[in-house]
Amino acid sequence: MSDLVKNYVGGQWVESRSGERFDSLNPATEESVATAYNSSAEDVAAAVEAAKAAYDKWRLTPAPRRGEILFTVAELLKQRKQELAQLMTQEMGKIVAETGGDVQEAIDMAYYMGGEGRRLMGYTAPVEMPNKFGMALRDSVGVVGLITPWNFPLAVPSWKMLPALIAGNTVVWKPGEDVPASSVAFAKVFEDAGLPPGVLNVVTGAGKTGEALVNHPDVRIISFTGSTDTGIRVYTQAAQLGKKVTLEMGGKNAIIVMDDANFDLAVQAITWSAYGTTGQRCTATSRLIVQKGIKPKLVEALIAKANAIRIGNGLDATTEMGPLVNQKALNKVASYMDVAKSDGVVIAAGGNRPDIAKGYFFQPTLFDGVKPGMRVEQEEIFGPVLSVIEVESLEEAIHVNNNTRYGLSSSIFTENVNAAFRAIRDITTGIVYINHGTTGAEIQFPFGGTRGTGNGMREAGQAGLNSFTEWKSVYVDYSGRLQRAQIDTDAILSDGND
Ligand code: UN1
Repeated sequence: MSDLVKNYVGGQWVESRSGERFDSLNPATEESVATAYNSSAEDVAAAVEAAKAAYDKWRLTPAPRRGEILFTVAELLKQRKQELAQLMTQEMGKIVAETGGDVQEAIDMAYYMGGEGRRLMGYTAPVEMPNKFGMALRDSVGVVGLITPWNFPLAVPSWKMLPALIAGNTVVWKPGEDVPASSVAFAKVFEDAGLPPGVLNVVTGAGKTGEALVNHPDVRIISFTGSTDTGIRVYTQAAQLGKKVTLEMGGKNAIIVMDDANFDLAVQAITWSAYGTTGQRCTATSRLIVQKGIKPKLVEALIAKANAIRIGNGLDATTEMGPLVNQKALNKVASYMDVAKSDGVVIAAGGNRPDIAKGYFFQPTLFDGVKPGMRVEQEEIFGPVLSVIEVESLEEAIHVNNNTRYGLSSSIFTENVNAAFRAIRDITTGIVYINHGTTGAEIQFPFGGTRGTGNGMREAGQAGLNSFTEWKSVYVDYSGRLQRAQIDTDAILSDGND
């Protein structure tokens, strides 16, 4: 019998009113790791009530004190890093070195946002009238709804939860349905750190649970990371209720390699960014845009690298690449082999399931001879699949790079400083790397993308606070008389001022 994961509502670990349950399977063994509730709209409503009840006290708690709780969260995460990493690997498959990195991102974000407890900067600016003062303050909003994916069970929720909490909001969180046990283990850290009851609430579940959160009238903000189709549905429904929405959706990220690149560095970076996390990062490299001269040698080296990757259970320290998250993901990735073949693409490495009896494993795969516009070049496969596209020039490379529905991350390998700066100027994705793969974004900088990747909002860094705060503009007139700005400014200014 696997453990039953309960919901966390109003500081209590509670059963779902729906009673419906589902199993969270280990993708490497297909065994059950935990059983969780498929929570109903009623469960969501109870969590929203708890968040509303906790809001006034939390918003009036001085922000430096809120920050101290986040620092304690960081300390506890450090202590529990190994156990959390192991649990995540069991639930979603990526190797322990990567799940450890996932916890580390949450630790980094907890320290960063904890520090915001003593900043949360607003600003003042000069005003048009004498004896008057103006300032802009960041204000909390109320109850925020978070919907997060399974691929970064701690990191991605931390990007949402921690800025939301430090800004004085209370939270209802619907975690990815493949990772309920990891998610409640994360929530337990907040409970143990002394976060007051009702400030953070967790309801596990699938689509209908998320939908209830999006449609609840008292949830003023929805922050979503996940697939493009679901994200657009969330956006549409939330728009009808006039909610603020932050979306982070797909990617079709490319590394550009110029003839003058540092060859060995490029090979290592491409291998890691394409096949790390089994290609299941929204920032993963799924396209290699390579200049003609270096291409044959580079493709040869990448085939050798792909074929040498050790596939297996992520808990085994010698494993380099774990399984895909579930059967559905495996079916999707496998289906793209036929799409590639029917477009005349050459499967130069991988293309099959490895010879492992259980688990949702797929080989690191390299598609050669891909042309811009082909389905495998445009659609997010979300697996260990890299498409190679040959180009003649930097201009062509940048054009191909920019020409997808997504706009998350891009990279260029070149030793030419002019080419690097032109790429920085002309690449239109939200994140750009020079001589580094497309993954590895740090939490102190804005994270997010252009075009179909998002809706113009960003997570992390200072920009991440914008999702969870309202600006309040404050004018203080200490002249003791009516000063009508925008009407009689000239009269008042010529009237002397004391
Ligand atoms: C994601 O895949 O949703 O830059 C996030 C990176 C990580 C975060 C990825 N820091 O790849």
